[in-house]
Amino acid sequence: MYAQMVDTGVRSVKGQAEMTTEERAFQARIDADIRIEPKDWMPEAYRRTLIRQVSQHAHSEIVGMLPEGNWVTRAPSLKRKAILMAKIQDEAGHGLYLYSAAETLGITRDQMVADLHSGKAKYSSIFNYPTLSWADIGAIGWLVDGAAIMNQIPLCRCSFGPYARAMVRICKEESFHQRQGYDIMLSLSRGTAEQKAMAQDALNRWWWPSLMMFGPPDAESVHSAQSAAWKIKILSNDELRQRFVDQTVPQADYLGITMPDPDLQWNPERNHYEFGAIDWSEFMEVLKGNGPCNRDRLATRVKAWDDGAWVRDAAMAHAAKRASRQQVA
Ligand code: FAQ
Repeated sequence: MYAQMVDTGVRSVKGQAEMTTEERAFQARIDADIRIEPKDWMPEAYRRTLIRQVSQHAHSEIVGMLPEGNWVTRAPSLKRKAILMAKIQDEAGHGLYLYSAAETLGITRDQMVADLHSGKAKYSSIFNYPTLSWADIGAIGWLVDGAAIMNQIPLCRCSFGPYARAMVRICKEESFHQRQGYDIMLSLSRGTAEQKAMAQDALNRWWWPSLMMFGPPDAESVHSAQSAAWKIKILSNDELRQRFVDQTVPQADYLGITMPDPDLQWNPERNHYEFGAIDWSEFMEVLKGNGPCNRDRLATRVKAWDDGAWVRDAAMAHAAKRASRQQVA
């Protein structure tokens, strides 16, 4: 897989002959599966790639709280509400571990937040879609967390130590999130005809955007070849997408709802489901800021940051007072 990605990548990878002595030694450590830690020497491009990916990942966790937050006050029971609140708080925790991992690469949290708020930094395309019914909370847990786990399990083995270690705990929590989403879908699909229709409608709207979460096709992925060579990416975008489809179709069958893809069919020769064409023009529009909720999501984040300024000021004043008391003692 690794060799295949290097061959097909849009951006070429530096060959051994073009590398400096330091770069060759670095690549040898990667090839020997030795983890890179923050104080180790690393090529500037490796550092930048990780800052880009880890900070985008952190932003996704934080912005990802918003579509679900929309349903906290309208969850159908106290139990569902408590579970949803716990899940959303977990996502905040994931964002914080990931911001901390990115900080070890020499970027400040303030800079990352500023890049998100100015629209310079990306976050996952999936969080620019609206949550129109309670079934959407089920679909997010089942499909979005399901896709996130598929992508993140290999990241537990990635070459950068702080990112790999953060992913271990995140993946454990994401599995609980996936189960809670599937449990909501199960209740709805075993419920009244109207509830089953809600579950079907949520699947219809979230299926294709979930497939887009894995990123562009390998042949068009700008960063894949170099990220594979550096073992930041262990499996390719298309390979992860295929695994997700293969895992999820039987789960939809068990729910008794139908994938919104007339071309979906099992191919016994490939031992995979074949699926229809993804509308990449929709993905590109969302990335450009033109998805159904892009502007709303960013405005909500900026407002939350501004409204929370007094909490940050109070915490800093408290910390400064404690430090000066400790100095006196
Ligand atoms: N959305 O060359 P590639 C979650 C961009 S966490 C937006 O293939 P790469 C938890 C990409 O950045 C979900 N942009 O890029 C949760 C690049 O643009 P750039 C987040 C995307 O980095 C659940 C350009 O396209 N997970 O859901 C997307 O090698 C429920 C070219 O693409 C992660 O971040 C996209 N979907 O591969 C929370 C996992 N795809 O930066 C709340 C870590 C691609 O040059 C509720 N990230 N782009 O301007 C990764 O594994 C990788 O970054 C990929 C993209 C696979 C996402």
